Amino acid sequence: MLYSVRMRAAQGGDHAAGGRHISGAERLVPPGEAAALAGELVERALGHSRGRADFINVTVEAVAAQAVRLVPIPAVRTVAVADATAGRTAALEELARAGVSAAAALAGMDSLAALPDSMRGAMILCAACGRRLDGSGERGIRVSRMDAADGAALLAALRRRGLANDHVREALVLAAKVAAGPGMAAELCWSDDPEYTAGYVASRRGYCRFAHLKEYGCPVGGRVFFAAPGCDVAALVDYLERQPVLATLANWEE
Ligand code: WAQ
Ligand code: MG
Repeated sequence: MLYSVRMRAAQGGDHAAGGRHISGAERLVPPGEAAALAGELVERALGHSRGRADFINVTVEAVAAQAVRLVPIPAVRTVAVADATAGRTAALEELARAGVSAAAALAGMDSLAALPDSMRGAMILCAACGRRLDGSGERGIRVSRMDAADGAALLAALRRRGLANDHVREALVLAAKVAAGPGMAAELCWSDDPEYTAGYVASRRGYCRFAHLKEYGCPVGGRVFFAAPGCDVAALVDYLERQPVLATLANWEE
C-alpha cells in the first residue's frame, strides 16, 4: 500500500474561492513516511518565495500498490542560452523537433507568457492547431499521484550531473508521468518561483532543459501539454489526475 500525499497552497483563501496559487506538491510514499511528509509540505507552503499562503490543503489518500504503473524518467540534456528570449527561441525549435506544429508551439508559448499569474495546473493544447482542449479554465489540469520509484537513486544520479535540486527532481518525475500519457506529444514548462528561471521541453526525445525561459524575479510560470490530434482528452486527463505512477531510472545511461 502507498499513500498519495498532495499539498496545494494559496493566498487570499482556497483556490476554489479565487485564492492566488502559491505552491503545490505531489508524492507517493509508504505509510510510514506520510505523516512526516505532510508536515514537510506544510512547511514548504509557509516558506514559499511566491508569498505567504493563508490556505493550505493537504490530502493523504491510500493507493493500491497493484494499481501503480512504472514509467521511465527521460534522459536530461541542458541547452545553454544567454537569456529568456534565446531560451524561448530554442524551446520552440525543440517543440518542433518533438512534432508540435509551429503554430501550436507559438500558441503554447504565448498562453504561458500572457498569464496574469500562475495557474495551479496545466493547459492541454492540440499539438497540430494549438487550440485549448481541456475545459479546466483558469485552474488547469493538475498531475497527481506520482513519485520517483527510488528517490535516493534519482538524487544520486542528479548529483553526478550537478542537478540535485528539488525543482529538477520534481519536474523530472512529473515530466516522466506526462510523457507516458496516452496521446501526449510534448510538454513545455517554466517555474513559477521568482528566483528560478529555468524550464524545459519534454517529449519522447527526452527532457531538454533551458537555463532561462523567463526573466529573473517573474512569479509567473506554468505548463502546457501538447496532445496529438485525435487524442482522447478525457482519457488523458483521467490518466494525468488519477493513474498512480512511479518513475524509474531504467533507461538512464551513466
Ligand atoms: N500538474 C500540473 N501543472 C503543474 C503541477 C502539476 N502537478 N505542478 C506545477 N504545475 C504548473 C503550475 O502552473 C505551476 O505554476 C507551474 O507548473 C510551475 O510549477 O530542469 O519549478 O513547481 O531545472 O514552479 C522546471 C525546470 C522547474 C527544472 C519547474 O515548476 C530544471 C518548476 P513549478
Ligand atoms: Mg513553483
